[in-house]
This record gives sequence, C-alpha cells and structure tokens, in this order.
Amino acid sequence: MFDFIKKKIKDSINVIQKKIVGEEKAEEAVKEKETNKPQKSVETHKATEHHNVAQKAVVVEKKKEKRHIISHKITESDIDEIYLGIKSALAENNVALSVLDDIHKDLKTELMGKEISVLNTRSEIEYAIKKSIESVLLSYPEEKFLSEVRSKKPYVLLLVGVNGSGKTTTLAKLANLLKKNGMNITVSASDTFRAASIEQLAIHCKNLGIDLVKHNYGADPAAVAFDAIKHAKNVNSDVVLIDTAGRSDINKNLIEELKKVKRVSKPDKTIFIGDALAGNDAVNQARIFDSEIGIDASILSKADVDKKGGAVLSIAHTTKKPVLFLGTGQGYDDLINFDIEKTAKFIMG
Ligand SMILES: Nc1nc2c(ncn2[C@@H]2O[C@H](COP(=O)(O)OP(=O)(O)OP(=O)(O)O)[C@@H](O)[C@H]2O)c(=O)[nH]1
Ligand SMILES: [Mg+2]
Repeated sequence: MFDFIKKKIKDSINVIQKKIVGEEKAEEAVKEKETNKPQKSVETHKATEHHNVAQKAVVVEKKKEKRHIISHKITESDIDEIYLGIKSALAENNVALSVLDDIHKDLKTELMGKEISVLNTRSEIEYAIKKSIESVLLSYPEEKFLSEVRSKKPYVLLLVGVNGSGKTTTLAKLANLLKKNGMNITVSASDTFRAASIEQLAIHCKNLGIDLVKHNYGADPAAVAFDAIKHAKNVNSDVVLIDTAGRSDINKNLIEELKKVKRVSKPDKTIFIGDALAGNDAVNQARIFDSEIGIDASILSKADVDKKGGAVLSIAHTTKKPVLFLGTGQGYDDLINFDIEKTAKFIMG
C-alpha cells in the first residue's frame, strides 16, 4: 500500500529541494566571487606551502559553516509548488478533495515564512507533510477497543457495508481476535438476503468454535439480531457480532433494513466495512452509511491488495470517525490495528 504515493511525494520534494538549494547556491556563488577577489591576491603574496594548506582548511571550514547558516524563507509559491506535486499523487490515489484541501492548509500553517536551513530542506518539508497526514487520520489503539468491548456485557457490534465489501470475513476476523482475548462470542446471521450467506457464516463459526444464531432466508434481519442478543444473555456471551446484508448500490430497502436492525439491537458500535480497493466509492459509501444509519468507526478490508491507500487516508477524515483495523488477507489473523504514526512514517519512507 501507498507505494505510488510514497514515490510521488519523494519526487516532488526532490524538485522543490533542488529549486531551493539551487537558488541558494547561485547566491552563494555570487557572494563568494565578490569576497574571494582581494583575498586571492593577498594569498599569492604570502606563499609558503604550509600556510596555503592551513588557509585551505579554514576556507573549507568556513564553507561548511556557511552551508549550515544559509537558509531559505519559504514563500507561498514554494508551498503551492510542494502542494501541486503531492496533490496529483494523492488525488490519483483516491485521496478525497477535502483531505487535499486540509493538507494544503496544514502545509501553509506549518511552513509559510519559515526560515529553513538549506541542509534541512528535505527533512523540514517531509516533517510538515507527515504531520499533516497524521492530522487527517484518526486511529484507535487495539487496547482501547478491547477494553471498550470488555466494559459491557454483551457488547454488541453491528457491521454494515455494501455487498462484497468484506463484512462477513471481517466479522470472522474480529471474532477470532476477541476470542483470543478470552471472550465468548455469539454471531447473528442477519444477512438473510444473499444466497449462501448463512452457510458462509456457519463455516466461519464452526472453524472458530463460536455460537451462531440464524433464521431462514428472507426472515427479518432485526428479528435474528434480537434473538442473538437474547441467546448471548442466556449463555453469558461477552460479545454479539451482527453480520448484515449489502446491496450492489445503497438503496432504500437496505437503509430501511439496517435502520431497523440498529433500532432493535441498539449496538454499542456500528462499524462500516469498506473495500480499500473501491477508493473514492468507499469514501462516498462511508459518508452515506454515516448520515443514514450512523457509524462509529470503519474497518477497511483488502488493504493487502490495495496499492494506492487513498481510501484509508480519506475515510477517517471524511467521516471524522476512526479507522479501527485494516484487513490484510483472507485468513482469520489478517487484521491489523491502524496506527497513524506508523502509517504516516511509512508513507514518508
Ligand atoms: N485479499 C483480501 N480479501 C478479502 C479481505 N476481506 C475480505 N476479502 C474477500 O472479499 C470477498 C468478499 O468478502 P465477504 O466477507 O464475503 O464480503 P461481504 O461484505 O460479506 O459480502 P456480501 O455478504 O455479499 O455482502 C471474499 O472473497 C473475501 O475472502 C481482505 O482483507 N483481503
Ligand atoms: Mg457477507
């Protein structure tokens, strides 16, 4: 993930660095030409070899010192140039426009008018971009998530998203994680819409050794969730995970169905499951699910096959809700906590 963004950011920093360093070098050359003229004639008069070596060493030292001192005041046009370079890289990789605007603003706040040493140009610009990327992301440490789940019994998690986004697979991964942390789990087969959805879920539950509450196809998904919560209370389950159906587009039926499931199950967390490969479509879906149903967090699946990474950057920013985990494969352990600092560091190489 992020490979392309990483390369483009590097390239655009190189361009601006060359520009800034180039300007300063040109100025330095002019200044040196002027100050060196009389000095040279004095030097030729005092011509012992020993003295020349010492003199050269002093000049080298002075030059080094000068390179440290020479600085460049970042102008608005520098920032626009830096931003234009990274903007195309981010936009091509599914980063939403609102995120780009914020990054532009952040760069202005961080860099405008700042005197930066020529030697530090690269690191200063990198730092500003990293800080901005960190500020547009919201993450949620795994420990915080686990302790929230432990705080109530049964803790109800509702998973929503369009069809094929990875809801059922992610549910199985979450069940695996929670089980590994000592919790008992009941699953609600509230996708009564898609053919074979109940069998798919039943296989996961059997593999993981957890309870599944199911009705027939076509049954009311909210009624299944209601029964699952009742079952969880009876058998003393710590968590109820509710799987739901998707549709190829977010139609009225789906929204009404999910609203009812939410009303009946009163989940402690409603999690939007987005397909990282869907890019900006996933960002728009997250926005709609949030406004229609209300979400508390997101999980992005298929991060292992997403080379771009823009959806990950945009979803948290657009919904103002944290990204809890990234799905990184089809196995039960392929779920990683989304860490802002690591991600921003990784993007900056
Ligand atoms: N590579 C990869 N594949 C994934 C990941 N998560 C899910 N998948 C695959 O994506 C496909 C769809 O996943 P499901 O979990 O069935 O998606 P869903 O949202 O439940 O789909 P519907 O029930 O049809 O709405 C399956 O083939 C999964 O194996 C992931 O993190 N990485
Ligand atoms: Mg499913």
